[in-house]
Amino acid sequence: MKKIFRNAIVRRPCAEMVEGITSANLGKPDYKKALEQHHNYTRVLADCGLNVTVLQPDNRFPDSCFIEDVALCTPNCAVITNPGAESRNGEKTGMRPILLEFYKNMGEIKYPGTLDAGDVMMVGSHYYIGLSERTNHAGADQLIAILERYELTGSTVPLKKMLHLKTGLSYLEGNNLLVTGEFVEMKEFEKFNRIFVDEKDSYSANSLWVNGNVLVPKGFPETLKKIEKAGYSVIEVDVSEFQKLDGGLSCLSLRF
Ligand code: CIR
Repeated sequence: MKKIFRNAIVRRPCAEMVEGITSANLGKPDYKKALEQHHNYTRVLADCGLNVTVLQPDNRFPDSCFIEDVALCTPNCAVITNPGAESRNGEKTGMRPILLEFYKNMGEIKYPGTLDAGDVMMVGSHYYIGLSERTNHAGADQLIAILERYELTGSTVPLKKMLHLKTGLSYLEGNNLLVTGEFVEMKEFEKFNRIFVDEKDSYSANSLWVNGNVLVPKGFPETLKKIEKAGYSVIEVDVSEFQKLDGGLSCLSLRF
């Protein structure tokens, strides 16, 4: 399978993560366990062939380990987002010099636009952008304009319930798409080979394709089997402490 990603950036969780935003009723994360899980996640990305840049914890922002939301890294440009949750907005500061190590072409989402990159799903050179409580029309329009400047395209998908677009959808390359919840009925995604994830397992709809492997959160054997059946080698990764903060596998890294 084609190697698309060469690099990843992760940010170690800070002890303040226990105060992160959540809608899950799973209790507070255990920080020590979260650190171990994060180490393991980082190792798995490295095992998949990625050069992983590990950023230090940023204790000003409890949710800062969910680094996916603060930038979109495409093959042609990087975009610093404007995260829609007030307590997370400052996470974007400091990203520019880090991304400039890898990119010449940079864009930025600005107010009144807000956008979390957890709402952005790459399918080849096209980017689906969820309109959510975090990502508004202005943010999506700005992103589409930036993408078009660098020969990429974007389109919007309205969200009703999910936190982010990739909370319920994951593109696994090869036209295969993991789908759950409100996205099951959407005409827009009918052209894909859809792999349906049961509502009770919806957390595992956020699985992560990395250069032919698919990382699946631990504890969802049915989803795991479906992905295996589609021809992927799967790697189970325990991210239970991040699930307690509504964070999934994709949220914990930028991959490019
Ligand atoms: C938040 O609510 O922003 C964090 N607790 C979880 C962010 C998850 N990120 C993602 O889905 N891309």
